[in-house]
Amino acid sequence: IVEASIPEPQRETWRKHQAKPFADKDGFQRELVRHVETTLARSMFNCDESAAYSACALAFRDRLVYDWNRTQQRQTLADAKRVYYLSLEFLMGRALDNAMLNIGQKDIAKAGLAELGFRIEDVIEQENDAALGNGGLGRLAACFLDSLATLNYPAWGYGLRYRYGIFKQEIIDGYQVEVPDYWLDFNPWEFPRHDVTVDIQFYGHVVKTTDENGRVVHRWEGGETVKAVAYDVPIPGYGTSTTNNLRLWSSKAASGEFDFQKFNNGDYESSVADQQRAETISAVLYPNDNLDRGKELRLKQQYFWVAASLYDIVRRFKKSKRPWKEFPDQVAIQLNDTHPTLAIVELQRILVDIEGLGWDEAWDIVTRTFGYTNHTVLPEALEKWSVPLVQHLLPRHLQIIYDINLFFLQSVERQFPNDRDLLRRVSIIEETNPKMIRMAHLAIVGSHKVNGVAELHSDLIKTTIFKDFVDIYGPDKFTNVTNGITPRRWLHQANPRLSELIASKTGGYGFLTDLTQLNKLELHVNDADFRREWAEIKFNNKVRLAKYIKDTLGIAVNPNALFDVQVKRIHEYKRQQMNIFGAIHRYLTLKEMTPEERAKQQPRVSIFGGKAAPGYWMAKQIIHLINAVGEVVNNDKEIGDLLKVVFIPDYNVSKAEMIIPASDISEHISTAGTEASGTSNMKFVLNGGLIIGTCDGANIEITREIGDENIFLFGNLAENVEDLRHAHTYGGDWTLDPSLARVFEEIERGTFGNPQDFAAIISAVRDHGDYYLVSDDFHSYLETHKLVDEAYRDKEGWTTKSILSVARMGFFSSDRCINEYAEGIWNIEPLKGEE
Ligand code: IMP
Ligand code: B1N
Repeated sequence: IVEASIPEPQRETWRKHQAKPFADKDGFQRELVRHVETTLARSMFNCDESAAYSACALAFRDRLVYDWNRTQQRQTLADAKRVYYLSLEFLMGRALDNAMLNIGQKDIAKAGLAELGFRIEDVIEQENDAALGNGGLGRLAACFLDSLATLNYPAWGYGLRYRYGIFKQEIIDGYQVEVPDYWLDFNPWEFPRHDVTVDIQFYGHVVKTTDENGRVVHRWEGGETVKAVAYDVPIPGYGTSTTNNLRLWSSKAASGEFDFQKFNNGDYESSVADQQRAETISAVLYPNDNLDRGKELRLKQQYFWVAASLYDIVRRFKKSKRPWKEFPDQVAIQLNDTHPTLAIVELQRILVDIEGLGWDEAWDIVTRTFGYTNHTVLPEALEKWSVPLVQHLLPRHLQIIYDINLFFLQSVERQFPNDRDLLRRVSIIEETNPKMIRMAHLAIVGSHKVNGVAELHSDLIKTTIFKDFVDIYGPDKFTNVTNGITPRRWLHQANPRLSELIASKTGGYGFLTDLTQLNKLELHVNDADFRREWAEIKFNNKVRLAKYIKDTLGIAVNPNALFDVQVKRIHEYKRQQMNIFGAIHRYLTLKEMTPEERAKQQPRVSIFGGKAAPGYWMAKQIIHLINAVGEVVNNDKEIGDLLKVVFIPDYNVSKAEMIIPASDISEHISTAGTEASGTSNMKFVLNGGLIIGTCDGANIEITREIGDENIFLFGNLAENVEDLRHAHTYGGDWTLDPSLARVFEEIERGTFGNPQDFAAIISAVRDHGDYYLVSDDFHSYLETHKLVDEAYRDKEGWTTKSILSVARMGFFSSDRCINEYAEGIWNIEPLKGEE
């Protein structure tokens, strides 16, 4: 393919020296040593684990680049339709292990490193996580990239190259302390493209004139310019040479140099300040999950990223010299939540103001191009931007938004005459003071498909927040694509022994690309050797986690105890507070027992992990309470192994890969109707852990797939939440659950330290309407935990549940999910190279 573009006389020389990827251990070692000695300028005498990681990563990077170049050439030549996945977050985690496994050369690396004196596990551990995301939404984007490449879809991710990813969490005296995550010191997985830059404009004003044909034109003038520089990250598919591209934009001052005017005037400091102000745009990931703060810098990030990406996409389209109306046949753009919604406005601006298309023709192209995924119904997470802010930062875009809204409302008015209230409800502009732009409404109006991320969630958005839009557009515009996870990272990489055991029973590793093949495990559920190995793998994973807890926190936990895990962002709707109240209840119950009774109880380790947004005060209080309870319980000699409460600091993707395979039961206990999907629930079950959960998000579909005898469901249903909330506030007869009252009493007696510290957590439930229904669900939560204890005592029964659950998890592969998007929303086809 390369050759066509090279003049005949030079081809032979190029071909003779073409890069060839290494193919065996010897080749790998040669590359590794070469990188140690040349790229890193070190010798074999001072090659430590960190240098071994660097050289190993560089060797594999070269390997990736080879496939990556060929994939990009192939896609360009075929001129196939591509999908562009726009996400402000890509929570990639580590790349080396993933690259080795996807290429299929981890064994070579393992043997090669061993002969050079290194354990591959230690080398892998050297890598910093690429933590450009908060939680589920960002990790979903990362799983999607893995599936897109594995399934050979022509796809690009577009995001921001934050200098600081999600903060690192330290726990000091039981409190969360945030530490900046400066992760770019050494990052071999990105390629700066200093030749791929886009100038991005902010502020200024709009000039309205007419062109030579008397047509009205708008010119956006003045303001300031910032430069976007592309950094490319190769995304290898599993078992295929397809290696796609993730393009992350970094901001720089537009001139690249100092402002010489200022410099010459002796204003050196201020010219440096200008430079730094430009770089601020991509400096830091906003650490909020499911929360919209409306900060100006965040809006700048969004426009900067969206404008650079669209410029790039349009430039690529123009190379094909096709007419504009074919744009949607070549380009699908998926909006990962409303964060990139300005892309709709920006494309309309490019088509109308710059390319000179008529409004209607342009708008038709725009709406056929975009799809919008909603990830939340929480009102505090629905994005709104104030009109004065957008007016100031993006004056032309505000005009276009008003025009989009005008044409939209006019058509609604024609469809539903004289329904002023409907117009008010669906308007893109909320008539508050100041006026606000409802980004979800803009995203719906500008897209051809809108999807939720699990069945319940997709139903909820159709009947609540987007109900009016279903009336306007009909039900077909709204669809469901239940989330999924990549089995490569979340089974094969995180749990290699389980993956190997499954392969030995299902006829090889085919399940990694066709997860439904897991159902072959059902045939072996009664095979005694298999069952023993299955249980042994779980136990070993628990031993590894126990060792980690001992080494890092000094807490000794017994791997024979039931490991009960809740790791996810700390949020009131996810109800970590209910979990810790439950642990306190368990502690009090144990304390009241005689030693004989106590000896009959099932030992437990309650494991927590997760970050609180730095400004989310209540979430931070919850972290403090968990740690305070641990401090007391873990040092109570009378309790010993019967209960331990552990908070693992700095939960991230790499820690998830260690914690998830070690779980017996995990908690997915959000108030019904609040967790759009959840994805860690899928990861836990895929690794042979059971779930205690509410009827919420993907828990419902997991239950349908694995059978309700294999999951511990409890609590009120989504359909009753509204009435219960109403009763809390207006009904006279609401009473606090008595067990919960007992827990509150103990906290208030000072058993876990100064009760003042925890007063807010208690009063949210007892005095302020218990919005998240902790009291309503508490009784059924405790009862269900009793069932868990009982079930766990039956070791054989538990193992059966575990095996059957894994066997039935095929549906939750992100491959299935991506195929649904490809067929139902993007209309794209795979493009495979000769392997
Ligand atoms: P869920 O919210 O429990 O469904 O988890 C979402 C996924 O995000 C997890 O399975 C992890 O892969 C990833 N993740 C990484 N760091 C965090 C974090 O700090 N909070 C929540 N999720 C995280
Ligand atoms: O997206 C995940 C779902 O599995 C989770 O249930 C859902 O909570 C999560 C604003 C969000 N929804 N909304 C966000 C993140 C950052 C931000 O600034 C909102 N995250 C979710 C994947 O579908």
